[in-house]
Amino acid sequence: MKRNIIAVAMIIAVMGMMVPASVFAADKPKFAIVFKNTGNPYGEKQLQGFKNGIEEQGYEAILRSPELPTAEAQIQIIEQLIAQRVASICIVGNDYDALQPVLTKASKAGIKVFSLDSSVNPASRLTHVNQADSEKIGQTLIKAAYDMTGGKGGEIAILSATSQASNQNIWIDFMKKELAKPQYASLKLVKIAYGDDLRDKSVSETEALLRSYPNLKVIIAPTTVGIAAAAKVITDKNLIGKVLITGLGLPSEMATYIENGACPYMFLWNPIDVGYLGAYVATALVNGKITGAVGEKFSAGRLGNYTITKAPDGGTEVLLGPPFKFDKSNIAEWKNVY
Ligand code: RAM
Repeated sequence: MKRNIIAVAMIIAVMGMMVPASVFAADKPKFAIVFKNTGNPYGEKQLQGFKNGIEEQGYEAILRSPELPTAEAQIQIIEQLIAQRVASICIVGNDYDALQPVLTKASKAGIKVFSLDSSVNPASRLTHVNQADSEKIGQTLIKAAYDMTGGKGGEIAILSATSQASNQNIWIDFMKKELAKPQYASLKLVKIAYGDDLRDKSVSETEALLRSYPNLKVIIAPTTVGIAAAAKVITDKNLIGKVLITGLGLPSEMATYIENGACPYMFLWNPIDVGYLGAYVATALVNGKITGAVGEKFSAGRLGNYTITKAPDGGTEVLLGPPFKFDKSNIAEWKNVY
């Protein structure tokens, strides 16, 4: 009897050793990221950075984007990720508040939830990966617009993404605060238009701005989709020099328009690094190294060490670093990088 038990135990042990690795792959934690919508090269680079950061740590990344940049579409994806029992969800929010019920459901299921690029409210997230200081972005863009008027002032407009995108709205709020300062009294913000991070809508919104405001001097587009569309319209309509474009743009998409003068200069951070930093926040949360509280420290692979700080909205955040300025002097060297 005893011998039989030992024999069975040995067979089970040998079978265990023979079980293919793929059977265990189901247990490998999956780290998900949900971007705003498909068809945005900036988003693709952010997803790529996340994937690189997750895979170099030996885990599996799930990259998702809805077709349209709406909260409803993201809610559907998050429901699927909850059912898939992912370890964490990194959300690039299409809405600050509307995702709260589904993200709370995810947290209750044991999933570590945090936002990146475009935040969700503090009650919906453990922390937020912020690409750059939001107030400085607002201040820098208003100064750029003012300087592009040659210090004379005049009419300016903002071409944003969707009206619900929290990153856009935070930057726009800081731009409005900056505009209220006496040194910018001569600048008049005539309109905030929404191109929804869709190329065609951004083009038609730019055309509408030009029709409605013939004295427009500068368009600030704090979205990579919007700025490229606006610069193309200015170029196609031979308006270079009459209306100038600035904002946040991808060097690869904007090189032509920086070189032709439609956009004298613009700003951005490295979107690959934003996603990569997100990957390390995800694993640090899942592995219990951080909880998302102020003062916690973690290391983010090739980017080095980070500390969680207080965010302006009362939640916490991890700040990637200062943005870069791109102009004629350096665009050639960056256009092939991102
Ligand atoms: C667009 C998106 C993104 C934003 C960049 C600057 O691609 O709206 O969220 O961070 O622009």
